Amino acid sequence: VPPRVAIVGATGAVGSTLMELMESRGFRYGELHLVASSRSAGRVLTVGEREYTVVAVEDFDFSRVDVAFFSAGTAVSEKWVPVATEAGALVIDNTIAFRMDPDTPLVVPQVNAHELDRRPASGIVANPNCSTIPLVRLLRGVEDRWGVRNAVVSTYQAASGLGYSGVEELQESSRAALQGPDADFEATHFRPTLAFNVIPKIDRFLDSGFTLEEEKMLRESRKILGLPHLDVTTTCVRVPVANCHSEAVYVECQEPVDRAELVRLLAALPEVRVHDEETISAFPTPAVVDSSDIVHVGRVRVTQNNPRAFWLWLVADNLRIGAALNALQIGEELVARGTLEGRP
Ligand code: A2P
Ligand code: 11C
Repeated sequence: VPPRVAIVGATGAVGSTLMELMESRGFRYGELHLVASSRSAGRVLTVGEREYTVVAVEDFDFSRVDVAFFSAGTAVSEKWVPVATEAGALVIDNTIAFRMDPDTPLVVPQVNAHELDRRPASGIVANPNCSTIPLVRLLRGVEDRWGVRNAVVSTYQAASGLGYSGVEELQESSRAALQGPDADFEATHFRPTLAFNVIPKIDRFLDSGFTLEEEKMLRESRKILGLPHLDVTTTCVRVPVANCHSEAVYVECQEPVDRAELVRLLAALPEVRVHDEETISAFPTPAVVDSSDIVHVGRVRVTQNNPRAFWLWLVADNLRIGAALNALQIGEELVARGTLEGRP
């Protein structure tokens, strides 16, 4: 029996992408319930051929569903995920709230789907941060072949990481910047402005001087890859791009790396495309790969002074690969394994 599904955050950027992907990938559900804040209660949204009325989370009875996808922010997950699991629903959570909980698997299906063989003790499967997911999908293959000694990553993250309101603020601030210095515009998300700028700060600062986003990339990569001592260090940067995160990745391996073999290995990973497989001058950019369900790679270079080290450039749609698609693929794997079933 297909599971009965709730989407908490259905009016948001990740929730909307999830509904679109459920339809396009033919994810079967017995019932669908769209949940958001009381601000959206009563709104009617179309999914596939049918119309659904949005319900406020406070008014939703989670015992009516077998699985609940949460993408309404950390505070909502902290408050309502325990209510959902208590009511018997399996939760696939897209926030930081439970990612490092030892009873909660942190899953990227292309890397550690075996974590989904049984129902987690917490009743929750956590979806990693959007910049961690494409990175670990590539590092898995490299680790298995050459062993990863350390990785140094700079990210170039899109405004949609902050949802619809992040994209709107990028558009409005850009419009205001073009109008001139006297244009009336008050930033709420990005300070200083993201228009015609780059900001080396995502999420809050920690005492170490790293940001929480940078810390997430380290600790989540270690948990997903099962490498507790993995050395990954990151600078996370917001760039004036609407959607799709990019990353410049430097990896030092235990052994010398052959470029042609590296390109073949990356290209053979599931749902990965290497653009410079044929011509070395081809590379992906966010504007070109937007709304894509694969991780795009280019600029693969073994360094001239160290044959054990290489660089690559990756681009991945953060709303899809980094959030909704990963969550849905977790759901698909749970169904395929019989870990998630509907009740007649
Ligand atoms: P709403 O549209 O009713 O505010 P985005 O990531 O695009 O900003 O979307 C955030 C999602 O999280 C929206 O669906 C939003 O619903 C939902 N959300 C935000 N705050 C709450 C809350 N307090 N309770 C339930 N849902 C919330
Ligand atoms: C951003 N990566 O680009 C963030 C959004 O931990 O799930 C996702 C935050 C998270 O702003």
